[in-house]
Amino acid sequence: MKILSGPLSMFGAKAEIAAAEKGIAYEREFVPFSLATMYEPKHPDVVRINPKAQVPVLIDDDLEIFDSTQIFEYLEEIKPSPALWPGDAKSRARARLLELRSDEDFFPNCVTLMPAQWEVAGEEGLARAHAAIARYYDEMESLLADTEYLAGALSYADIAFFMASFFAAFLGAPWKPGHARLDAWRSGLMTRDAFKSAADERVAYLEANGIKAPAL
Ligand SMILES: N[C@@H](CCC(=O)N[C@@H](CS)C(=O)NCC(=O)O)C(=O)O
Repeated sequence: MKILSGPLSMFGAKAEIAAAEKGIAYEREFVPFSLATMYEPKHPDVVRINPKAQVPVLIDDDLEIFDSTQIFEYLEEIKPSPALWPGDAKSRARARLLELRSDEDFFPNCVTLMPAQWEVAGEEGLARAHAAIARYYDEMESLLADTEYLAGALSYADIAFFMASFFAAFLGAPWKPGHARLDAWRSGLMTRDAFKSAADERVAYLEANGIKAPAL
C-alpha cells in the first residue's frame, strides 16, 4: 500500500496517522511541495487518480482512491481492529459528524488565516475566521467534559481535529489557556507514536523553513 502525501499536508497526515494507528504497513511518498510553489508541479499519479489533483491518494494494488475520509473508510474495512469508529450506530454517526465538521466547518476558517488569503478575506474576514475558530475550540472543550476523546474511544474524529487544530495553531489561532481539557487531549494524543511522528515531522518541516511551529 502506498499513501501519496505532502510534508505539510494536514489531510495527508490524517491518512498516515490512521494507517499507523491500525498497524497497517504502507509506503509513504511525498509529492513535490514547497512553500513557494506549493503543490506544483503536481505528481502525475495524483493528477491521474484525483480529479481535484489533491493529496492524500492511496494506492493498494489495483485500488486507487483519494480523500482522507474515504481512506479512513477503506482502512477500517480492511483492518477492523483496532476500531477507529465507535461500535454502535448513534455513536458512530456522531463520530463521523465530528470528523466531517473538523474538515468542513473548522478547517476552512484555518485556510482563511493563510497569508495568501489575507487580502481576499480582509480584516473582517480574518476576524470572522478567528471568532469561528474560538467558538469551535469552546465547543470541543465542553465536549471533552464527559469523554477522554471527542467521540468516546479514540476515533477518526480525533485524528482529524488533532491535525486541523495543529494547523490552526501555527497559522495564529492556538486555543486559549482556559482550554485545559483540549490541552490534556492533545498531550494524550502526543504520547501515541502515530500522532507524535506525524506532528513532529510537520514541526521539523516548518522549522527548517523558518516558520515558528506550535508548541506541542
Ligand atoms: N477533502 C480532501 C482535501 C484534500 C486537500 O485539500 N489536500 C491538499 C493538501 S492538505 C492539496 O492537495 N492541495 C493542493 C491543491 O489543492 O492543489 C481530503 O480530505 O483529502
